Amino acid sequence: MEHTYQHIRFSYEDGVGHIMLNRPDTLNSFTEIMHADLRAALDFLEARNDLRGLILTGTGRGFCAGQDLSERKPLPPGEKRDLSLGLKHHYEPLVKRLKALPVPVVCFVNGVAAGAGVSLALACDLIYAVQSARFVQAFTRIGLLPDAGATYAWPRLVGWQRAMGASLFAEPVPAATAEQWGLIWRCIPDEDLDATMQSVHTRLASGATLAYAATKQALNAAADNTLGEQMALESDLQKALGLTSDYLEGMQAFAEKRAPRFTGH
Ligand code: T3D
Repeated sequence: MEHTYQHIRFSYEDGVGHIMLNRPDTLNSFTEIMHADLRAALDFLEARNDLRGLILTGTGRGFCAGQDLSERKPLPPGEKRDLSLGLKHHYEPLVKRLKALPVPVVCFVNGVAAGAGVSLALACDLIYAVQSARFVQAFTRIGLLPDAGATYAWPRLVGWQRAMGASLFAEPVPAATAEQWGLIWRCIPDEDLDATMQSVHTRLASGATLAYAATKQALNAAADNTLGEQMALESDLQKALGLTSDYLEGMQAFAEKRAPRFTGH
């Protein structure tokens, strides 16, 4: 069914999807409509058999300021809001679907990320952020704890103390610090955003898609596996990759001293 996107922009070219969160006036905070848009975009991407990557970013001066707080206006006296419902229906499936997508999901944090906006970035496989961006674990400022996978990702990426410090006091972490800490892959000059995104698009569109998928699967599994389990997984995945056309092409290109032409098969 056709879906008209209202709170994101979505495009698909060369097997690479581009999602831009698009509510710049509220720093691209999440609404019910944005969640529906994201679901539709992921439905489209998951159904493709030529998918090679996904790029996620935001419009305007922010990446994403988390839940739109205007959708959380005080209820009439006596009524209570169950915040677990939004997490279960919207945020958890979103994080899980991005993690499960069998291609790299690359996030470009184009400005401030706060609350579940940080969690969204951390659900991606690789994060670039512009120098002017910052990461704010804003939750405790409004009496909540970090959610949408934030308490899983932060300590694993930056260690317990940094995760605790950033999360307890919601002090902004500048992009350059985020790179030093290992929260993100690269902090890039603001003016390089478009060019870097284009070069990542090209790499995703022309790279060894199945090898990327296997790499993503193995690195994600490492969070929970023993060394033995992990090496068994590597062996299974390598066996499968050894049977692909892309492996043959990679070997041939190496022998012929030319760039490989990977088809993703
Ligand atoms: O509720 C549930 O379902 C549970 C799940 C929760 C997940 C969550 O994400 S909870 C956390 C929600 N997010 C926040 O608490 C962050 C709120 N925003 C901020 O703290 C700041 O805006 C920022 C640190 C992100 C950026 O600060 P700054 O000074 O650069 O910008 P600003 O002036 O505060 O914001 C610009 C505009 O965006 C402003 O509107 P205005 O005054 O120009 O009309 C501001 O109200 C609006 N805005 C920013 N964040 C949100 C927002 N509007 C709605 N919801 C927001 N989250």
